[in-house]
Amino acid sequence: MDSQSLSELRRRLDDEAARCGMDRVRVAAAEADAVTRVRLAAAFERGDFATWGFDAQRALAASDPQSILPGARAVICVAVGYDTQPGDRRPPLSGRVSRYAWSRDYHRTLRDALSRLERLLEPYGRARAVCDTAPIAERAFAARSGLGWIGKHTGLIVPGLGAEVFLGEIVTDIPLAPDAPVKKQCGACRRCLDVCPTGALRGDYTIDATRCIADLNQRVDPIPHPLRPLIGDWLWGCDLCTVACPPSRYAPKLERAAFAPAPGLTHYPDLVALLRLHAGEFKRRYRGTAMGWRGAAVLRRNAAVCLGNQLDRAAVPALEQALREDPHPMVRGHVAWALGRIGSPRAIAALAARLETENAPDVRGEITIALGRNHRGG
Ligand code: B12
Ligand code: SF4
Ligand code: SF4
Repeated sequence: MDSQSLSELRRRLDDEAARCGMDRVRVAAAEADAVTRVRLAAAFERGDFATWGFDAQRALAASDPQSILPGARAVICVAVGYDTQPGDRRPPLSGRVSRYAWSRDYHRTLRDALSRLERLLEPYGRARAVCDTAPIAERAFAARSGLGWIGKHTGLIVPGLGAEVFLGEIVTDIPLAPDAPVKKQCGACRRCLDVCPTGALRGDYTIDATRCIADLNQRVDPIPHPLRPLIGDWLWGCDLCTVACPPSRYAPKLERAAFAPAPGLTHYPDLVALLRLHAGEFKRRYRGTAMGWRGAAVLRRNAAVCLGNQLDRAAVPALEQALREDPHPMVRGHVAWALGRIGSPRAIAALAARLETENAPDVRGEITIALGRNHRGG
């Protein structure tokens, strides 16, 4: 294709992207990125992503678009703002769900839009859409394309939109001209560091993801004891650093229908009802959202942690029932922790009674710790 046809194709791409609800489109060269490979490998080596099992092989693949499409010439990077305000009033004994997770799963929304762009490109070359479907360092390529810049919270910040954006890419062998990167940094700002409850952000543009709440509440194994109190009332995900980021705070409010809460969902879900969430209800309510991939037991476990952090005795009867009846030992273990945190006479009595009949060693361990903490008066 000559340069005039490429420019014309780029114009059509921008127009179609806008029609599909995308806010920005930029292009990066599809070359392997040594800086990103080194940064990724160092992060994996440090154990920053120990819960994800990423390794040097992943660093190699994610920093090189050729791993997705051999012969690739360009990475088309798109950003879609998802900032949607929690409009409803907060009921008692409720948790919080991140704005990224309460709508129809953003992966599906973005993939639908990206496949329309793929179809536009198809007559001119090969194109492969990606949104969490293949290893690619999405933020690093987005930064290289000029879509935005990477902040100390490690998220991509898009000028005029802030950090509450989803990213997607199309890797293609069409030689579209690359755009220029945005040269910007956080300077002296450290709002994200100050607001992060777990100290996951180091301030040098790296994160210890094993401490990030968004990681902790999607783990399938027990949440480490010292981190449970720091999770607060985040049932799924965490918006604190992205919302506190000045470019997000000063961006115009979007209120996108595509990212508004799905039917029956809210920013402030009822934690007591969630303690009783069974597989059928979970599928009906959450399967189509970005919090629908870990299963009902993980949400019940998270609800128990949030209730333990609210220290409200009104939750004790529901926790007591869950300690007796929940079929999943990990959930019962976290319920025991929550009862121990609340520490009321009824909570302690429920723990002591359950110790008489509980068979699972891990749950017995959690109950013993919870009772011990209360005997020490802690
Ligand atoms: C694993 C993962 C997580 C993990 C780890 C997060 C992390 N910081 O890496 C957990 C579960 C904690 C997580 C949380 C969130 N995530 Co997430 N996550 C991913 C996923 C699937 C892989 C990320 C990954 O490989 N990380 C490893 C790190 C080391 O690599 P990297 O971020 O890709 O690239 C880094 C290096 O290349 C380096 N780098 C390279 N060159 C340069 C140059 C300079 C100058 C600098 C400073 C850095 C730099 O900077 C990059 C950013 O740190 C991506 C999708 C994807 N495939 O990329 C989504 C993704 C990163 N997540 C996303 C979102 C929305 C979130 C949350 C905001 C959700 C929420 N509200 O709960 C939080 C934010 C937490 C945070 N502060 O990062 C978006 C980010 C959008 C954006 N604006 O940046 C992505 C891109 C998904 C998407 N398609 O939109 N996530
Ligand atoms: S998402 Fe929450 S826990 Fe994770 S780095 Fe940001 S503020 Fe910290
Ligand atoms: S809050 Fe401040 S330091 Fe953190 S990413 Fe945003 S601009 Fe950078």
